[in-house]
Amino acid sequence: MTKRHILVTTALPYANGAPHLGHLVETIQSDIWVRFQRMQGHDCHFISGSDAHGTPIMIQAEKMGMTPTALIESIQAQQAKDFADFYIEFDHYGSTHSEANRELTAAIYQKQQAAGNINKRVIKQFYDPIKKMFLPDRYIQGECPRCHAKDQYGDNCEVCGATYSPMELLNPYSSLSGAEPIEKESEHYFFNLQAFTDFLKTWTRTGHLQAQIINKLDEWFKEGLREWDISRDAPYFGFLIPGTTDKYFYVWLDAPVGYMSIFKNEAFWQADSETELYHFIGKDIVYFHALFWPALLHGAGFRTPTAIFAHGFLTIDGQKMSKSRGTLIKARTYLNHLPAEYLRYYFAAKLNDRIEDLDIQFDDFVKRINADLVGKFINIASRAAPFITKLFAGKLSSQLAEPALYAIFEAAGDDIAAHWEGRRYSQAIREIMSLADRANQYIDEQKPWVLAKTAETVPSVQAICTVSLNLFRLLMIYLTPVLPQTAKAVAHFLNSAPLTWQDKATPLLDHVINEYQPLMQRIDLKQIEAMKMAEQTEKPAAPEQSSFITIEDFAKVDLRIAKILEAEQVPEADKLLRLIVDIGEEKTRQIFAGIKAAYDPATLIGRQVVVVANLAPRKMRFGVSEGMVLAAGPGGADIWVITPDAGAAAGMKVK
Ligand code: 2FM
Ligand code: ZN
Repeated sequence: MTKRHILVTTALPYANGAPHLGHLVETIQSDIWVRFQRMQGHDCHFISGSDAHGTPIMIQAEKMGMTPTALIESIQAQQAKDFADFYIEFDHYGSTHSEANRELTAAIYQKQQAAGNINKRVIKQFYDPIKKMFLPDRYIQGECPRCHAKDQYGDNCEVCGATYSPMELLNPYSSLSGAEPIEKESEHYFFNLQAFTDFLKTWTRTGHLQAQIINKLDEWFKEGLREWDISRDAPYFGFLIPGTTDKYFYVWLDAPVGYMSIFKNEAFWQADSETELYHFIGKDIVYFHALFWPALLHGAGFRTPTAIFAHGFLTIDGQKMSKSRGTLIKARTYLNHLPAEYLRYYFAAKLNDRIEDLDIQFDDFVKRINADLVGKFINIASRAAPFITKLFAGKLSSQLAEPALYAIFEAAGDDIAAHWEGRRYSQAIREIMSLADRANQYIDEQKPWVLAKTAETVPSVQAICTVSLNLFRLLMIYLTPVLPQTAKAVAHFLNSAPLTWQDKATPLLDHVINEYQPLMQRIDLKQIEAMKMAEQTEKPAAPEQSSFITIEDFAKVDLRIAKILEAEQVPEADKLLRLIVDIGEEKTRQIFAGIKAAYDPATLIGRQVVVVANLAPRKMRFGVSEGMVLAAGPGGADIWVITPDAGAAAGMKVK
């Protein structure tokens, strides 16, 4: 076998949130593949890191009152820890916000520039005059141009499903400040992707992509590739474009370059490199990885990926994960309630090499873990081991009593290896579990518990349990990429070195094993309930929603100057005065105001105040209150009504 030199990456998660189960579909899938390659004796590097730049991270840091650098560092540490606790074995978990990445991004850009692939042009975009920044589409809200639903986002209406450009929204406003965005011009930098059309047509059709992706790309080629806007205006958290003072690289330019800067190994990135490069990604970022990224690499004289492995999205009990619906489960919350390997196993049992969404059904999850892992797999060891310990001082026989059965299990290893290699994980698991059934059936037939009762048949118990434990050992080898922690515990139990794939050829005989300790526990639906509950009751670390009200919200408030005509005590109320105010147009209102401790009613008569004229009337014990008088202060006696300057007259609207 020739030793392969492989680099595997997962997509770099944005540094503005803790990992959730959706991220784990990808990291677990890639970790299984990496561990399998390493077990084959290949040299397999595995890296990831935080994608640190962009407007959402800048805004998030601002909301949390921290610098973007402090935010991305703390999230990077959390991501690294959470993944490590799921036994994801990265060689390095880096960040795109590094000097090395800045230099490499600039170098790639400059090569493209020298080749004439960068153009500049002025474009018009929405600009928030209060925040003084250009607004990415996601920060623009407004009324749907089709159904007039309010508060819809920049590109599609959640009510009627219409899609549009943010410029088409009616009464648009910035979700950051509430301001009405203005259109403003600015010079942008574009990468001329069209120049790579021929290269990409060939590259995408020569074995680097899954069939479904190739079909999607054909559609894009038919529409014609378009230039890619790679610059963003200040303020922006990212890298300055060389030669400018206020233009930054769009986060998606320096993000994939992060793969290179995090894995600093030049031999891997040279155009003629014989090493292999694989990117595991979600289906939503295929465009970046199958078009922009190979074009950037190729144009800058680097190698291109060997393959891109795209997967679908995670759904939970059939629903898209959503924070607001309470179906989003963070990696850490899961770990607080359930073993990491159970999720690894469940995902493996459902993953394949196609781009399909993966659903966790928690009922099914519980059943599957209990039936497969505990009931079938671990059961083989827990049935056989105690006899070896009690009756034979831990010693296995020196001969294998069922060489034919062992040979079947051993031969299956090649098939299973091909499934791991081809990312047909669910098929690998299916084969392994059917072998586990077979091993249990063997024990059922041989009935060692009966044979152990009679002196003459006791020796055959050693033979049967030696066969059983050797079958178990093969299954453990095949499951090691999925269950690395259990594999360690099993190596200890078998009193052997860490299991390698080659070990399947040599059964463990004439060997003393350690006493069996329970390797896995059954789980209960209650643990799932507790996990879901913990996620729902947890307070969000930072408000996701803007705490601003929009200009539209504010415009709903009808504020007027009012003149106090009457003021008197309300004996039954501790805090209230009853006021009659003139709000103009010869209208008067009765308002109960909580200013009793601060004012002698007599001093209020004739004064002007500001009232909310369109507050819904509220029935109180002493009458109906038809508005609210604005007052400010900590409360009690320290509260002051807001009084307009001379010249204001009752009925004037507050502008
Ligand atoms: O979609 C995302 O979550 C991006 N942060 C992935 C970046 S992958 C690579 F390009 F860095
Ligand atoms: Zn609509």
